Amino acid sequence: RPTEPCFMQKGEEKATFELPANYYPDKYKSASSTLGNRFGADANRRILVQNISLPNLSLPMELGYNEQFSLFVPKHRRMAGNLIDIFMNMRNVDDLVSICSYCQMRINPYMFNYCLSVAILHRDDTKGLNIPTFAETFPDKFMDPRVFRKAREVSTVVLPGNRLPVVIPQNYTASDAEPEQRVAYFREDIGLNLHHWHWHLVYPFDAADRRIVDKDRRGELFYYMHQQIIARYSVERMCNGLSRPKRYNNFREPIAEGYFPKLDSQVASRAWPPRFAGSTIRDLDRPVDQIRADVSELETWRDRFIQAIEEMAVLLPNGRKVPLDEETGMDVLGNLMESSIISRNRGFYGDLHNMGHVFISYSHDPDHRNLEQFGVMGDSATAMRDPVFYRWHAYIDDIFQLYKNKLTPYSNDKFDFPGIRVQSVGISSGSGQDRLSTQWEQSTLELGRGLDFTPRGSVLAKFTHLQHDEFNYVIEVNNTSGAGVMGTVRLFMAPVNDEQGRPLSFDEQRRLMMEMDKFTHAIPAGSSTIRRASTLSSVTIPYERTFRAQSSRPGDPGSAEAAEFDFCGCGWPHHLLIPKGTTRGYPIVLFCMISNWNDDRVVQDLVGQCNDAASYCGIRDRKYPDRRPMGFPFDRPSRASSLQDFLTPNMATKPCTIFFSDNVRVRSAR
Ligand code: CUO
Repeated sequence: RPTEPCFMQKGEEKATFELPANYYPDKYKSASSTLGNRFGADANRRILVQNISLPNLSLPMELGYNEQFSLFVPKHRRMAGNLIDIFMNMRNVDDLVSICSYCQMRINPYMFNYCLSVAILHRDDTKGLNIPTFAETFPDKFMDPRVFRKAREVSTVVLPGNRLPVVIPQNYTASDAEPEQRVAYFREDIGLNLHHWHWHLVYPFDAADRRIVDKDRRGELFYYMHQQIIARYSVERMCNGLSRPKRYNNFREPIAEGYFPKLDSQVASRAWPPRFAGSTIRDLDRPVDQIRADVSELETWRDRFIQAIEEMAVLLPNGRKVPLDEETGMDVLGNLMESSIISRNRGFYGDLHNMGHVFISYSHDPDHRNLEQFGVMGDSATAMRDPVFYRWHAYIDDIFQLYKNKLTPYSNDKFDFPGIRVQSVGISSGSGQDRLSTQWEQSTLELGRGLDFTPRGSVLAKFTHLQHDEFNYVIEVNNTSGAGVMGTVRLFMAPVNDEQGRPLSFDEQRRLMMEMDKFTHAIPAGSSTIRRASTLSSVTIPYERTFRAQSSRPGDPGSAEAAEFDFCGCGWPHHLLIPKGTTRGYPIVLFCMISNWNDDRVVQDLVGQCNDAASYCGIRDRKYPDRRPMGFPFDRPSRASSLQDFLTPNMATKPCTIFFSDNVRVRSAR
């Protein structure tokens, strides 16, 4: 950051980096001898940065230091791809430290942070090395800027240790007159936006090194993770008396929803631009971003997707067609759609998903006449705040569903697990049998690291988010096969009624199925009971991982120290595992299937980190740990007319209810 070019702090340990004189940009050169003393007077370690021969950084330096950075903007993407390669190609960690020291004061901080994070995740010699959570580094992307003013006041007047937390208001982007505000708690959830940012960090779509992009089933995971976002957001809306998101499928029509983010960029010293209700996307001509694109291009790419799905074949650059088969078709489509460098034909199928983000994010200033930057849809750390995000992704999902609709429905032999009968599934919780409880919770976040002013030290912020009481799934199984077997337990939840209170058709319900958990389990012969804690979900990561939690006991697994060095931040935030429900009780159905592990398993060694939120994030450096299509068994239409009709003996359901209580509880320090 501009005022602290050579400072690092880890717990109580502080270090200064001593830079070669030529590493300082001209504006700092005269102060270079005193900067280390100024910021590192209390440092107990000095790190000598080597003077290496510097690679050509002219491309990434084209982005101004104080500008916004968007992965969706093709020019930014090229610059970031180049910088990632530079970081990846450094011979060793010392050289990486050197180049980073040089870049830190010259390269746009958002791009620098992104590219370094990607490199740390993917270099062999930095695996396991971690960086602070993004919400601490750039808190301005996640919260009301008034918080920073208050934090500044607090930190100037009060000594660290005596500072009271700053309170982040819960509802600050619109009034109750805006119906969309009812789900702002979900859209603007800090953990949710962190998850999305992390997901796109783990699955970059541009880099010269193909291995960074070409991960196992990454196109299919792009489809599935975003499909689950839409399912979960839809249910959240239904709990709040809103209809499911209306897909944004007519690019010539005004977008009914407006969004006023009320975020300030601390780096750019600018407010994020709003989008007024009724805005229409228009042809883009922004030389500053090297973007010239017509809305009709989106339509052309869309038509080509639809044609490919109709023909179940994709056109390659050499004019040949490859079939979209059952096993890899979704992966191919996902990579074409996002689109990534592993798109089979970027020239023809274009860049539909990313450019949708770009068109929407520039709808307020398509030709840059007002010198405005992109709106929140242009940044993966902020996009989920905007109601239009879900309309856009509902549309993207619809295209994917066209492909799924072409697949032959599963026959029961694809589900069967001979000898295994799920007698029952249910929920046991403190609220009673098959009852789930939600409420608000106030938690604390460290802001000190992302604030650019002195005196420094810890500044805490309190924020309010949805939370639920933890519970257990209880599954009764009968195994008559005569021997112990391995099964994959698949747990989903879905609403029962539509927005009008009428029963959902099975096809609608299927598309609203939210994955809750998936795990491998040894099933002994005879009757047995599986009890599984909700905290173990394969979808979520614990609160401590999403945020850098405050702990009064340093060294605890959930403590600040542990979390700081844990970079496995991809995972649905656990506090949003279940939808909000209603005060009167929202009916949902719990579904359990135990499938035959022999048909599901992927043989690989799973030792290592980041393997506990695999459902939406995969496993770092490993294959997706389930051979079935993502979303199985609900990933495609069925001939069944109802969920009951769909069940085979190794499946069971249970009606459950989610009760919301409009109280705020305070999260206790762990
Ligand atoms: Cu995650 Cu559109 O892909 O944002």
